[in-house]
Amino acid sequence: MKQYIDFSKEVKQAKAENKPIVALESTIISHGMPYPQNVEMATKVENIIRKNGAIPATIALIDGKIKIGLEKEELELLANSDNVAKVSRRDFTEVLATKRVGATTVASTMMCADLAAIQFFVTGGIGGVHRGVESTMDISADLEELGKTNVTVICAGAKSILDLPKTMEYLETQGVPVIGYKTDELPAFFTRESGIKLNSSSENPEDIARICKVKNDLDIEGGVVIANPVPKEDELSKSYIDSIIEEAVKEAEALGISGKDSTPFLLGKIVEKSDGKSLHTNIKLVENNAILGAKIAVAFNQM
Ligand code: PSU
Ligand code: MN
Repeated sequence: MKQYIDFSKEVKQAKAENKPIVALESTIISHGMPYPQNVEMATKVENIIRKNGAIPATIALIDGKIKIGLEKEELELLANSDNVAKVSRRDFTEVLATKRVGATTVASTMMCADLAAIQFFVTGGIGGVHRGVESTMDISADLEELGKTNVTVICAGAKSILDLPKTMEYLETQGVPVIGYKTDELPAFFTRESGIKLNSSSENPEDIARICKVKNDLDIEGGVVIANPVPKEDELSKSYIDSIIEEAVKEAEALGISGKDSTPFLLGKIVEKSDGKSLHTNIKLVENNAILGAKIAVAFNQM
């Protein structure tokens, strides 16, 4: 297995010194945000993690290797090439075998983090059950991965491009704890609230680390979702963003966009229609998640 995994110098050293490490995905860079804001976001988020006492490991597939930690040029490659594959679990082996450049989603980043024995992973939002699932059967592989892979994902909930109540039902069926950070409600990415009550919430990173430790000690399979609301000052108004999302979903339907193109299409449309306001909020919430993710990883490392 080792022949496929390539640690960056920084991550290798962190492993040797038993430092806390936080994984980061690359689909958010290649398919979730426009250039150059994507690479600026990725660089800043890595620095935030360092500043908060952990080591960042951005993950991607390059030249037949699972890269755990990217060099500057590799980040740039992911941010600014047209032919980067969006890699979920399904695409993983093919993209490695053909040595293409692949950006990892929540699902495949979890797989890689698990292979590299990294337990905490920071991102923006997870995939979920899409609206109209009754006819499309479009359910993100992220949810199945959360059901079986032992990685804790720190995110701002999920976007309301998805069917959030069904997403929560699916996570419950998969046995995935969804823990609100200082909230008892599922955050809806651009907004702090969704109207959906959570069963668990935590007030500090130490309590979250303790939950992860119990799960590890008992060898209980599957992931954990930490749902961290966007900071108040960066939140968008619900009616504003909902109407934009509504339009974007309708356009996707009219154009017959489906499958793995669905999420990137909707994300792009939302940025376009909001004149970049959604992008600003998106960047801020990832930064906010990076602070929390690093603190949880540090707390866990001390146990
Ligand atoms: N949601 C976002 N930004 C993103 C994604 C989701 O707000 O960039 C990306 C993540 O990589 C996630 C993936 O894992 O989209 C889900 O895609 P799909 O719905 O095709 O499984
Ligand atoms: Mn899908």
